[in-house]
Amino acid sequence: MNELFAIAGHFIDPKTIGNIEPLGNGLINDTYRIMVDGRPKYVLQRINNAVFTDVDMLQSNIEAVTNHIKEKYESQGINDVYRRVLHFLKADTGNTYVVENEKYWRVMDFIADSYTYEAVTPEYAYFAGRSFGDFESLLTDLETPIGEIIPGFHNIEFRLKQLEEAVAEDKVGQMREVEVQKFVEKIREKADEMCIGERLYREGKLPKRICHCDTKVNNMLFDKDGQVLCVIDLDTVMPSFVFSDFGDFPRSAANTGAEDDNNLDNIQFNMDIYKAFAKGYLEGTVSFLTPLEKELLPYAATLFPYMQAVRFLTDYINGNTYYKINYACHNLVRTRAQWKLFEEAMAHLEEMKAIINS
Ligand code: GN1
Ligand code: MG
Repeated sequence: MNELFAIAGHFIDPKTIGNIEPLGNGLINDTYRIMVDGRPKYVLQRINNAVFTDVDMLQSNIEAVTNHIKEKYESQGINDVYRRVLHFLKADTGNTYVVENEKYWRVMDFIADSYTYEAVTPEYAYFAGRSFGDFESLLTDLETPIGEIIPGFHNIEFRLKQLEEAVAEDKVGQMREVEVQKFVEKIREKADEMCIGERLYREGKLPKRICHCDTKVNNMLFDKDGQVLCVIDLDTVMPSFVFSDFGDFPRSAANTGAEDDNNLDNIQFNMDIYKAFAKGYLEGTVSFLTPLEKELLPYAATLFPYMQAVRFLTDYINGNTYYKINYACHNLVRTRAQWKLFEEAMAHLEEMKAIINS
């Protein structure tokens, strides 16, 4: 606790801090809210620098993106700009982060009267689609180069290679488990089909754009009426296929179960959520989306549960070094749940195509 107060003191007057409390349930960073006069006023975050190894690039990316959006909103005369885009505080060092004992920290404003959800209605999914589409649209003319903060982040060929390396090394002996072997087999069977995006990219047919790359439903702030205030968790903003943003949202929002649901019967793919999200997303991206990108959106909705299963399984085989876990087989349970969701999404592929075409 004292450590947290000391860190926060680099960004704000420590005398004003009432309390510092845990916030959210991200799998990568540690997040806290800083209470002032009994209300949350700031967000303090420890950046996981095992995942984000170049914190300087990370913060430059985020500053470039948030400043660009801020300027656009201001020129459009939007008056609650500070509720519609994240704002990071400068520390006494002049940077938007501090390093202490090899730990990296940053502070941003807490957006008052905002809500996050783990599940949404079709109406909210429509607003979310529109917001992620708008987010990409706002960044199409960003001139500052944005670095690829995690190389190969949403490159499925790279993720499959990491899985194969993990299988070959079998560091902690998980490959003894028949269930793990079976998942590896099932993943291999679908690999060719799932790598189509990377092949089209090499053929020069698919562009990369600045995308959010973590469009989980809990990475948006809504106001009390269900309108989206802003998109949060900007760490993974980087050049990627639009599939990243289109595919990851239904992975969480259209899943009728939890990402780590133990009961696979809970997991279905909710087409009403998909349909509403797709409508909003297509509206937000109408100015730039190419016919090929549009045609492949349903594929993206199947790619993301598949890729997440690959990533969870890889981490399980590697001995759980990447994702935070709450129990020993958590990453295996997550793999089962993502695989079930992948199968459910595949079963709706034709229906998803029909929706995009209509
Ligand atoms: C991580 O930090 P969080 O929970 O928003 C991960 C995403 C995964 C997600 C799975 C940098 O996001 O890519 O899809 O967990 N972020 C990173 O829940 O790996
Ligand atoms: Mg998050």
